Amino acid sequence: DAPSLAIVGVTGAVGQEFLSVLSDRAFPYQSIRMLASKRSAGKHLTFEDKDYIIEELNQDSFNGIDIVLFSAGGSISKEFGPIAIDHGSVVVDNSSAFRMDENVPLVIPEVNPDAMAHIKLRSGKGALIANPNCSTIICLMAATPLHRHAKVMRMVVSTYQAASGAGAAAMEELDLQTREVLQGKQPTCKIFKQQYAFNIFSHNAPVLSNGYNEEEMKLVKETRKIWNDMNIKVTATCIRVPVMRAHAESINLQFEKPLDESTARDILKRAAGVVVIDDRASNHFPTPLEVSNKDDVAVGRIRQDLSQDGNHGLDIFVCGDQIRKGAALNAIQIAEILL
Ligand code: 11C
Repeated sequence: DAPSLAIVGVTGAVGQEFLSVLSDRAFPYQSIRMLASKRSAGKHLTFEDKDYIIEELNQDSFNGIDIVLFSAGGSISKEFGPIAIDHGSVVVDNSSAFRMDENVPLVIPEVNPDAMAHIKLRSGKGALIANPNCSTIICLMAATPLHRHAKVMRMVVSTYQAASGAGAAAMEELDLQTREVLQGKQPTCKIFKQQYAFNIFSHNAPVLSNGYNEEEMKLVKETRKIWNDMNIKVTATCIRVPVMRAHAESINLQFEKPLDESTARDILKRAAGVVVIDDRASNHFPTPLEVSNKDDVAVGRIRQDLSQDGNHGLDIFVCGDQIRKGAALNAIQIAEILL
C-alpha cells in the first residue's frame, strides 16, 4: 500500500515546495494530511485536483500516518516530532532541532543513504531522519564526489545566501524593499534589521562566542557528521545576498591525494544530482537564477588552487535551489528511500 503522509508547515515556502516535488516525482500516497498553525487552519488548498482543508497541528495529527514531513521551525519539530514518533510515524525533519543528535541520521541521499538503512516504514517503531541545512546540502553535493576520489582534508566555504533561507516572509521583504528603494522610499525592515535590497550582510543567524554564526557552524558540524569524519577541517563565512531562492557558495578544497582539474570536472559530470556549467570561453558559470526551480546543483569555476602544491587543492563555485535541493527535494528523496 502507498503510505499515508502528513505535511507540517504546509503553508510555508518549503511546505508548498513539498507539494510541488511530490507531484513532479509522482510520489505514491494514499492520503495527505495538510497541517499548519491555527492561523491557517480551515483554509482550503488544492493539490492534484483535490480540495484539502488545512488542519491545525495537534497531538492527534499523526494517527495512522506513515511519513511526516516537518518544516515549521525547530520549536514545532521539538514539540511534535517525538509525538509523531510515538505514533509509529517516520519523521523527515527539515529543522535543525535534531540534526546533531547522535541517534538521528543526517542524510543527503546522494551522499550517505546508508545512515538511514536501519529505519523502516510500518515497523511498529517510529523514527526521525534529519534533513541537513541547505548550505550544507548544496556544498556537499559538489564536494562529496571529489572527497570520495581524493579525500578532503580542509574545506573553506564562503556563501552567498538567498532570501528563501529565511522563509517566505523574507522573500516578500526583498520584493517589497526593491520596489520601495527604486521609488525613493524608505525600505520596510521587518525580517532583517537592515536594508536587504541592493545590499549584502553577514547571515542573520546568531553570532556565537567563537565569532562564527550558527549558520557557519552548521557547515562545520554537519559536514563532519555526514562524512562521518570528525577530523575534517571546515571553516565558513555565510553572507545573505539579495537573491530570491538559490544559494551560491565558493568552496576551496584541500585534498590528501592530488586531484587535477580535468579529473575533477569528469568526476563532477558523472555525479548524480550535479550539473557542470564551466564554460571559460564565454564566461558562463553557475548562477542562482539558472538553478532556480531546478533539482540539480550546478558546479563551475573548477580550477586548480595555485596556492597549493602538487595539485592538492581546487576551487569551485556552486549554486543550488535552496527551497528545492536545499530543503523539500532532499526530504522527499529521503522519503523515497523509505519506500
Ligand atoms: C538560511 N540555511 O539560508 C538557512 C535557513 O538550519 O535549516 C535554514 C536553517 C536551518 O538562512
